[in-house]
Parts: sequence; structure tokens; C-alpha cells
Amino acid sequence: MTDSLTIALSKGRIFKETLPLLAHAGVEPLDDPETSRKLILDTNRDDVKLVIIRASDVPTYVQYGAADLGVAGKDVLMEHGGEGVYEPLDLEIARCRLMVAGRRGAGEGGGRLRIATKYVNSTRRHYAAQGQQVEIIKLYGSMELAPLVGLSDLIVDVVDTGNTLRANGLEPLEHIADISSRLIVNRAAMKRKHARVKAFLAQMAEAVQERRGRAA
Ligand code: PRT
Ligand code: MG
Repeated sequence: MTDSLTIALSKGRIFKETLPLLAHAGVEPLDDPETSRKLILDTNRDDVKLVIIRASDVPTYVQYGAADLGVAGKDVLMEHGGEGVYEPLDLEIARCRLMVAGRRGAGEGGGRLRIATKYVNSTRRHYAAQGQQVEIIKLYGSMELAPLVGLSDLIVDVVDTGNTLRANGLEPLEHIADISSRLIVNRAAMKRKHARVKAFLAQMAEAVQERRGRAA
């Protein structure tokens, strides 16, 4: 009897972009999370289940072993801290950049800046590294609104096309990090289910390689 594997994923872009990689590893979900209300999805393999959760909760499920593996954006992992999880594979999907943004010229005057973000830890680290004292305002979404209504001078958010910033009269001002999604593994599961996890990781790594080959 082989060990079973539980993989934590979020709906939306991460699910969509992970699906072809999972297929390469021989895993196909039996339900579509966009239409189904199920939170635990069976797959074509009796020994593999998918749990569908909020993107920012994925590292927590994997940290505590509620899922053996997960797929999470590097932005989310930087914020979580990565405690209790290995990060063995860059899936090279859901790419974006973590950036400081604001109105043109914002943040150039003196005085203590206010930064609105859901990335509180990454923001604190970024400004601490520059030796700059800032006031961080925690938000859970729609960061782009904050400078428009005077809640903050700047925001820190992930940017892909930049269309959302532009549509709100904001500009990317400072690059913090390049982001892509990573396959993460619970540290204990890596030991306890070593053969099973190792085989799955190898298949996923091969899927990433193959995709890169096709893109080139
Ligand atoms: O929605 P929820 O609050 O549950 O979580 P989430 O918004 O973090 O989840 P989701 O599925 O939207 O994002 C999952 C992961 O995708 C993130 O953690 C990132 O690693 C990655 N990713 C890649 C992005 C984007 N691209 C992206 N563009 N996550 C969010 N966005 C947002 C961005 O913040 C902006 O507000 O999409 C908006 C549009 O971006 P532009 O620049 O293309 O206009
Ligand atoms: Mg979202």
C-alpha cells in the first residue's frame, strides 16, 4: 500500500496553471472547484486528494501537516515565513512582481510615509533594509484604493500587467521581488512519505522542464 498524498491549492489562477502540471504527474481532479462546492476534491488516483483553500492559507495547512503538499505564491510564502515547510520546486506559474506603487512622485517628500498593504512583513523588511521608518496599514484587498482616498501615500502589492494600477492613476515605483508559485512540502511528510513525495516531486519537476522547453 502506497502512502496517500493531500495537496493544498487555491482556486483561480493557481489552480488553472497547476492543472496541466498535475496532469503530467498523472493526477486529474474529478471535480472543477470553480463550479463545485466541494472543498476536498477526489482525483483519478485513489491515493491523491486536493484540498481547495484561500491562497494565503496554503502555507498554514502544509506547515501543520493538514496537507502534505501545496502550491503557494512566493509573495504568500515570504509573508508566512516558511516555517515547517520545504520549498523544493519553483513551478514558474502565476508570475508577477511585488512592488511599491503610488501616484507619480508620491513618497518623495520628507516625513514618515504611510504604506497600505496586505504584505505587512515583506513591507516592513523592505523599508527596514533601506533604514526607513514607515507606518504600515494592514488591508485585506483592493490596496489600489488607499492612495486615492488618502488612506496611504503608497501601496505594496503584486503587479502583473500593471493595468489595475494604471486604471487607478497609480504607477509602479519600486521593485521588491519577482514572484512565482512554489511547490511546498510539509517537513514531516517529506520524511514519513519520502518515496511517495520524492516520486511526485520528480514528476512535477519534469512537467516544469517540459513546459519550459515548449515555451522556448
Ligand atoms: O483572492 P484571495 O484573497 O483569496 O487571495 P489572492 O488574491 O492572493 O489569490 P489569487 O488567486 O488572486 O492569487 C494567487 C497568487 O497569484 C498570488 O499569491 C500571486 O502569487 C499570484 N499572482 C500573479 C497574482 C497576480 N499575478 C495578480 N495580478 N495575484 C494577484 N494579482 C492581482 C494584483 O494584486 C492586482 O490587484 O490582480 C490584480 C490585477 O493585476 P494587473 O497588474 O494585471 O492589473
Ligand atoms: Mg484574488
